[in-house]
Amino acid sequence: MTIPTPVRECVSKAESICVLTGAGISAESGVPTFRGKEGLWKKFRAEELANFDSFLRNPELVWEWYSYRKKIINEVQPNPGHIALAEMQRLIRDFTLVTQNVDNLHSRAGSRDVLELHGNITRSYCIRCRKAAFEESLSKAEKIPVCEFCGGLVRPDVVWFGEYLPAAAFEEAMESARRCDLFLCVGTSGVVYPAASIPLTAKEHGAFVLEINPEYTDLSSRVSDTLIGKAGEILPELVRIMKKEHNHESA
Ligand code: BJW
Ligand code: ZN
Repeated sequence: MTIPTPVRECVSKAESICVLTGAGISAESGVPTFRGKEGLWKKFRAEELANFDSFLRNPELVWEWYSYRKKIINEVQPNPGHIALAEMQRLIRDFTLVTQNVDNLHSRAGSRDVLELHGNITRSYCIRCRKAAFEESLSKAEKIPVCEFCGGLVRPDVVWFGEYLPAAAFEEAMESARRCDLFLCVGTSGVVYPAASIPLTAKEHGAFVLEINPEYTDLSSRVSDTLIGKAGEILPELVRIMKKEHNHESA
């Protein structure tokens, strides 16, 4: 992929970078996205399953969805997009990685201090006593895991619709968005708030906001530029540009 010259210049000069990722970055690893045809699981939309009322009404169904996704996530590997972001962090002193994903693939690719806005599917907790539930007790469960301490229902440690995002992670993400000179918005449809407001904040504060997605999104008309293509192809190219600049500087 040829990167347009203004983008190339911005990428090579960037000193402070903030990245927001969504389900699209894990698509090339084989993890289904939420929206679009392939985002449907048994004809349910994420909006119908990812909320507390649905969980109370039908915990079996919601757990079936999470067990299916956990199985996929355990079987896949980070892809060149995840790996490029871990490499970018090693090149740029002020670098923040914010993800909406719960799949842990950024950490597995070697990224550090990942700000997880929507939780992490590898953790679970009891809705009654709030104690963490361990993987071992989950795998022993018939269909719905229950708390080994109090017998309450166990739920995945993720953020559902109508629930607050972890305040410290969200605030740190917003601070980084206000401070950065380059913001990368990778593989997200930009329809879920407040995560989708982070690139908009970066733009308001003067950053060059670059979207990377095979399709135009709800955010496209509001960012500085969109590179139409796959994260696993474009991000390694951006890292090559940054490395060139670093070698040039240290020569
Ligand atoms: C590729 C690719 C490749 C493919 N390379 N790209 C303000 C305005 C309007 C609404 C609201 C608002 N504030 C709050 C709301 C309500 C709600 C909301 O946003 N609703 C909208 C849907 C209308 N938000 C909330 O409820 C949030 N909480 C909140 O605001 O708290 C305050 C509050 C409290 C009490 C009452 C009211 C408010 C919480 C949102 C939680 C979202 N949770 C989920 C599930 C997490 C757990 C789980 O994983 O199961 O998070 S929903 C789901 O959507 C998941 C995702 O993180 C999130 C975003 O999806 P994402 O990542 O963008 O994926 P997709 O599938 O949509 O897009 C994939 C993209 O990849 C596509 O564009 C592809 O083209 C692209 N792609 N291949 C690059 N190779
Ligand atoms: Zn409990």
